[in-house]
Amino acid sequence: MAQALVIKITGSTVGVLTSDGSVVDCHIKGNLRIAGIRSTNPVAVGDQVTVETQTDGTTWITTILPRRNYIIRRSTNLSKQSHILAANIDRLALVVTLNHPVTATTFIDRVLATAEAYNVPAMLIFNKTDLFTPDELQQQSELRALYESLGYQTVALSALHDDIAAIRSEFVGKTTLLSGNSGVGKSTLLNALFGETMTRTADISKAHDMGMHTTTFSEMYRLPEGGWVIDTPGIKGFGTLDMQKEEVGHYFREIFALSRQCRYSNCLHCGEPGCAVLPEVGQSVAPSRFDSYLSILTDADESKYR
Ligand SMILES: Nc1nc2c(ncn2[C@@H]2O[C@H](COP(=O)(O)OP(=O)(O)OP(=O)(O)O)[C@@H](O)[C@H]2O)c(=O)[nH]1
Ligand SMILES: [Mg+2]
Ligand SMILES: [Zn+2]
Repeated sequence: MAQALVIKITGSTVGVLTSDGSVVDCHIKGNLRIAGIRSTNPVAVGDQVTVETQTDGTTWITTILPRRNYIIRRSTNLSKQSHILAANIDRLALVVTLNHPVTATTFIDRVLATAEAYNVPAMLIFNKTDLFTPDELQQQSELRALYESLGYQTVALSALHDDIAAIRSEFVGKTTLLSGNSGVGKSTLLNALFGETMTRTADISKAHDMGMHTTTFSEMYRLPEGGWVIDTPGIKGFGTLDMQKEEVGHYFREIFALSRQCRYSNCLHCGEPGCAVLPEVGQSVAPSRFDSYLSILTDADESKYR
């Protein structure tokens, strides 16, 4: 029995890096589940596992070691199935595009709220800046300013055309999960970081405003200077998981800060008397953020009936 790191998940097998530096394809024992997590994938990229090779030469993952953290989403809001994007990560870098394709602010906020809930630091990478009109660049600046004001680090770049050496240091020595909608340029950024083609990106000639789900499995890549970058398949919706209604506001930093002054400690900021949050919507709370907050509240409502 040996300890190994899960670096690649395909449909049927899991690639692990063993302590001697070799990559071995493993099978997963059917009963391998972590108690309390119902997910479509019992094992995630970034997991530390123990493996055992049998006499027939096949290697099996026998246990998953305790996770430091993980990021999990429901595939759709009403789905009971959930999916662990990655485990034991230092940071989530959400790749977003103002346009081509449009990343919805509700999507951004749902991911950020989940990162808050699971204690994973998050940053936003605004990609494809080369494609934007002055108006779009202005909108992008405003959006960046919004998230910066909330304490989230943001960068704007063109993964395809910029020399991204400047942001390389952000990734050294850390395990970073790249996530985002399909087509925003996660794999392009990864290839740019490594200075060579590590993974497939969508064909430029076929590029259009919809992602083509080019990356179909998750894989983590080691930077020569140390650190790991995880490329993941693009995701559409981001269903949040197991949030109590009263809890949702805790994961929106500005709402949480104001809510201490609400009259009721369980205020949902939906018209209760003495609410300190609602009057600030359109003032210190961006309407887009409050919309995202409400969208998660509505989900929490639905989950009661599931
Ligand atoms: N103009 C421009 N195109 C880009 C940029 N980054 C990525 N693209 C293009 O956008 C398309 C999608 O890029 P990918 O890297 O495959 O996107 P992805 O996020 O990995 O998508 P999935 O694997 O489907 O989740 C490709 O045609 C890229 O060449 C950029 O900064 N500028
Ligand atoms: Mg990709
Ligand atoms: Zn309130």
